Amino acid sequence: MATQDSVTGLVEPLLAGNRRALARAISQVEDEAADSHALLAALYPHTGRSHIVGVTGAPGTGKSTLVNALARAFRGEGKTVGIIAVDPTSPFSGGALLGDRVRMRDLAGDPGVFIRSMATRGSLGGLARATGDALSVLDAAGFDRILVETVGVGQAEIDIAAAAHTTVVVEAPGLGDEVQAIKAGVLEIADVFAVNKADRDGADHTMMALQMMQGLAPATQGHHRPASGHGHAEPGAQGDGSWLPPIVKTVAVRGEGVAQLAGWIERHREYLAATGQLSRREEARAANTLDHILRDRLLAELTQRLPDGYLRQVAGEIARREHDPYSVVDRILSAYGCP
Ligand SMILES: Nc1nc2c(ncn2[C@@H]2O[C@H](COP(=O)(O)OP(=O)(O)OP(=O)(O)O)[C@@H](O)[C@H]2O)c(=O)[nH]1
Ligand SMILES: [Mg+2]
Repeated sequence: MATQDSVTGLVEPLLAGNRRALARAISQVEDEAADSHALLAALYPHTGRSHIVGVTGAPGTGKSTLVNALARAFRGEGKTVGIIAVDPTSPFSGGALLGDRVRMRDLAGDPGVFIRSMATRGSLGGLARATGDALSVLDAAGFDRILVETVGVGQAEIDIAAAAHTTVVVEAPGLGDEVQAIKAGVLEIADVFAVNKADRDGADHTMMALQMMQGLAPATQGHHRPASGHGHAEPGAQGDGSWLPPIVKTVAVRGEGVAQLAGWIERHREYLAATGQLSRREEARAANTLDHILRDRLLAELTQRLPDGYLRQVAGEIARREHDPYSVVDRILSAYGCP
């Protein structure tokens, strides 16, 4: 069968470290090409070994520069590194974006590094799906660490952060209102904070703003928040089994603080493994993926069975208040859905 051949034709070289096969496999899953599900099925048994690090933060905080520097730090320890730059604002994909290409030129010739950009083609949900599948491909290809750069902290970024084992939130001074910059939602997803551009005025202010927010924020699942005024808890693994996210100052352009940041990522990884949270995160990830695939598939199957224009017609009826949406869904399911 042609399908089988094109899948096995990619799987073996990919597992053997062939970069062209890797690039093609990522394109296939990104495009959801005809063979992509068979490809992912063949690769899946080889996944589950990479440590996935999400790097997120506001535009221009220095995420790409930091990812570049982190990759060099990991390479210095002999680890291989995959990099995915997710850009929800760009319609371009495949290969690195121009700016990143310039910054990452020093990594480009290194066979232990693979860089790829992903962009939206249609929905943000589709981007999260494509990114998750690209992660599986890089994981199967055997990269020790995978760094995923995402901009901002919208729902898509939170979805992508949910796919990471360790999430680094990058802040930088001079973004105006600190509280505005340190958006709600960030405290919940951050495992490590990087205050980048520490060579600029205001870095200490950003550090303090973060420390204060850590002290003031209510305790959240898995994260330890010392009550304000209770002195300084040491960051990292706590006696009660929780994790207090460390705050690391970095100057990504000069590589300063990057070794410390890489060290905290490794410590977080060890913490996840030692506390059993790694397998819990893996299960949560699997449940999330399953949920998405099931939804997409069920909706697609059902839509296929409906007569042409049916959904638009009933939407009109709902809009004219002839029916309510719940009754319409009941009717659709009993007529076209499961018995
Ligand atoms: N002064 C200073 N500039 C930095 C530092 N890190 C990065 N920059 C500069 O900040 C600018 C933005 O850096 P990027 O790495 O592109 O930031 P980014 O967060 O990836 O940007 P987007 O992907 O566009 O959101 C570049 O001009 C960098 O050279 C730093 O530590 N100090
Ligand atoms: Mg960037």
